[in-house]
Order: sequence, then structure tokens, then C-alpha cells
Amino acid sequence: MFDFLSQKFSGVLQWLSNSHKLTEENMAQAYAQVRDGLLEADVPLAVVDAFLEQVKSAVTGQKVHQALKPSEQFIKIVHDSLLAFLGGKNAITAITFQIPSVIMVMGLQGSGKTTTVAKLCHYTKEQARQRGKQRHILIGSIDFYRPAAIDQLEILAKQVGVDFHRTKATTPLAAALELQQVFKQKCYEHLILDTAGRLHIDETMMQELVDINKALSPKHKLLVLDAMTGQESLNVARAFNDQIGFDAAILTKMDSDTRGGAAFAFRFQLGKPIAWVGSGEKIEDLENFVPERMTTRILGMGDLQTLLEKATESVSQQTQESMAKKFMEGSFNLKDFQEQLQMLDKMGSMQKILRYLPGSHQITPEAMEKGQVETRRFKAIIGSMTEKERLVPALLDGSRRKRIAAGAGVSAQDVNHLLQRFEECKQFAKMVKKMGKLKRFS
Ligand SMILES: Nc1nc2c(ncn2[C@@H]2O[C@H](COP(=O)(O)OP(=O)(O)OP(=O)(O)O)[C@@H](O)[C@H]2O)c(=O)[nH]1
Ligand SMILES: [Mg+2]
Repeated sequence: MFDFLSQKFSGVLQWLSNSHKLTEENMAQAYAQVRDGLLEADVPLAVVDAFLEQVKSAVTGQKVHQALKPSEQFIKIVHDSLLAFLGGKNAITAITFQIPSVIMVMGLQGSGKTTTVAKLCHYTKEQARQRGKQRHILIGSIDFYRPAAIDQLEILAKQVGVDFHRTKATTPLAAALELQQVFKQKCYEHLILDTAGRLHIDETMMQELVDINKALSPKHKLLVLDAMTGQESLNVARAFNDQIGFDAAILTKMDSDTRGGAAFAFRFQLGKPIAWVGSGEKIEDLENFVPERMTTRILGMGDLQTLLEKATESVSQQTQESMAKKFMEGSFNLKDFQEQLQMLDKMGSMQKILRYLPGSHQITPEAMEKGQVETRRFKAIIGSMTEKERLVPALLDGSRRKRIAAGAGVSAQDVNHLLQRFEECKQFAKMVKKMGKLKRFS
């Protein structure tokens, strides 16, 4: 059941699985490895130690579970304790914005506030759309420190399809009040305020936010935290909480290499929810925070669930089903192969997808790069074929292959390589079909 642990923890597992019992001696070593693993995920030392204390007492109190090997039992305890810290198995963390409401988005410079404002608009509109509703959202910036900040928000507003107001006022408080007035006058459902960030928490910045908070009393206050800043994000969160207060955090840049230690530390020390995580630069890259997923990520397991969701979101169910059917029937042609390549594109870059797969740390960046180049080449080759050739690949004789290679700017060998891969794919389909039949008769 717990054979999906990778890297660090698989080492612990392997080593523990050689012993039949959890002894004091092997446990000490296991703790040390978990400790290293968590520190590597950028969890602060004090948090790691406090966490391990809990794990230790859970291990001591644990009855021997017959179905599990000692190693599995140990990992299960670590996993369950971590999950409990992050909010538990079925925690619902996303916030539903009240109507009407002012939403203030805060955070340090470059943490991703402006991008997140756009993502929140997209998310809120999308949620409403799924229920057959529309949302009228106004966004505005009170960032007068960075010259291009307001323009950046205006561009994003257009992109995501919400209204934007450029204030006449040029000081944060006056601008916030002006935005509030427009919001009320035009009866918008939400006003999302993008605020200025600084490199470090400073008095002026905090005072501005304190004043705006007092004047507008936003219904929702969200803190944007950059997952890559690791431990520092804890100090930021504490300062914002002490002086202004917030309802939940949004952890951005989870698509980076970070293992998510910041999320764990944040929950552990502030006890506040993480409502969403940002997983890319595009406006649709905002996901609900799912404790279970974060647990597997911190422990270094691949996040398959997120990947699967991404796949169903981007590729319609129908396309998937018809593709699967064709595949099983063996009528899979080069046009379908081309569609499959396009599907991969829709699901996001290879690199992004691979990050979610277990054991993907073993795939080198060079190998990924190679895969991407190959996919691009395949697409160009199929693009140079006629429709008939795509539907009846048997037509592809030597001279046609030459013509296609020239059209795609590749060598004839590249074309042969693609056809070989396509053939393998078809053979595989046939095999699957056969196995399916056998199963039915057995
Ligand atoms: N990869 C990735 N990049 C992100 C994410 N969120 C934001 N970014 C990028 O981070 C950079 C900073 O984002 P902004 O939204 O401008 O950050 P900000 O907090 O508004 O910055 P200031 O207004 O300068 O304080 C941009 O290049 C964004 O595209 C995310 O979830 N993943
Ligand atoms: Mg900004």
C-alpha cells in the first residue's frame, strides 16, 4: 500500500523492510532519515522536531498491525501524522466569496499577488459558470511603488474578462476608497484589491494595509506566500497575521522544485488554512489545496491525482473515450496519433506533467528535453502528410517519406522513426485488445 514512496523515504522503507520488528535501534535511524527528509523539504528545524515528537508517541502507542510490514507501518504513521497536520483527509479548504464582498490580496514583493488576483477572478467566474451563473468582478491596484504594476493588472483584467478601474487617486488609501466607491455604485459582486509588496516587511507597508483594512473592512483577506521562499514565508505570515490578520493563505509557485515544506510549517505554526495553491503562471493555474496531495508531495511521492485531474480538465471526456475506443479496436491511425500529441500539449508541458509522476526525479532534464524535441518533430512530420496518408499510413512508400521529410525539415530517418513508434503503439493496442478478450472468456 505504501510502496509509492520515493527517494529519501524509499531508503528508509527498504532498510526497515529487512527487519521484522521495529526496534529502538532501527527506529532511531528511521527517525533520523525522516528528519533529514523534512529538512530537505525546507521545513524549519523546530517544526520538524515537534512533529517527530508526535510521530514517536504515535509509534509507541501503536499496536502491531498484522497486515502491514514494520516499514509500512512506520511510514503510515509518518504519513498520517503529516496529513493530520495539514488539515486531515477530507478537509475542504477553498473559500466561497460572499456576495457582495471586498477581497484584499496581500503579500511580499514578487510573491505572485497580481497573478493570483487574475487567477481568483478566473476561478470565481468559472465556479459561477458551472452553476449557470455570472459574476461581475471589479479589480483595482493600489500599488504605486512599481510603475508598471497597474498596467500589469489592467492587461490581466482584459485577459480574464473582468472590469478594471484605474484610480485618479495616487495614494493607496485614497485609491482603495475610490475603488470601493465604484464597486458600490456599479453594484459589482466582488472587488478584488491588488496591493503593493515590498522585499521585506516594513512599517510603512504594514501601516498602509492597516489603514485600508480599517477603512474598507474587507470581507476576505488573503495572504499570498511564495512556496519557494521556504522558511522565511513563516515570518512573513506571522507579521501579517499580527498586524492585519487574514483568513487563509494562497501558496504560489508550487510548480517549482519546492517540496512544499513551507505549507507544512505554515499550517503547523499558524494553524490557518491554505485555501489554494498556484501551480503555474497562467490564469487557470490555481488549484484547491488538498492536504492529502500536499502530504504525498512533502514525503516525495508523485502527485498522480493532480495529474489525472489536469488531464480530465483539459481534454474532454468524449475525446478521451473515442480515442480509447479506437485504440482498442485497432483502427488507430496517424491522425489519431497526431491528436494524441495535441492532447499532451493541452495537458501542459511535458516537464510539468512529469513532475507529478512517481519516481520522476529519476528522469533527467536532458531526457525530458529530448522527449519534447521528439514530440515537436513528430508533430511537424504528421503535419506534412496529406489527410489520406494520415488515415492510411500503408501508403507511405519511400518517395512519399522523402517528400514528407523535406516538408517537415527533418531527415528520412526521422520519418521512419516516427512510423516505427506509431507501429509499436498499434501493436500495443492489439495486444491490449487480445488480453481484454482473453479476460472475458476466462
Ligand atoms: N511558476 C509560477 N510562477 C508564478 C506563480 N504565481 C506567480 N508567478 C510568477 O511570479 C512573478 C511575480 O508575480 P506577480 O503576480 O507579479 O507578483 P506580485 O506579488 O504582484 O509582485 P509585486 O507586485 O512586484 O509585489 C511573475 O513572473 C509571475 O508570472 C505560480 O504559481 N507559479
Ligand atoms: Mg503585483
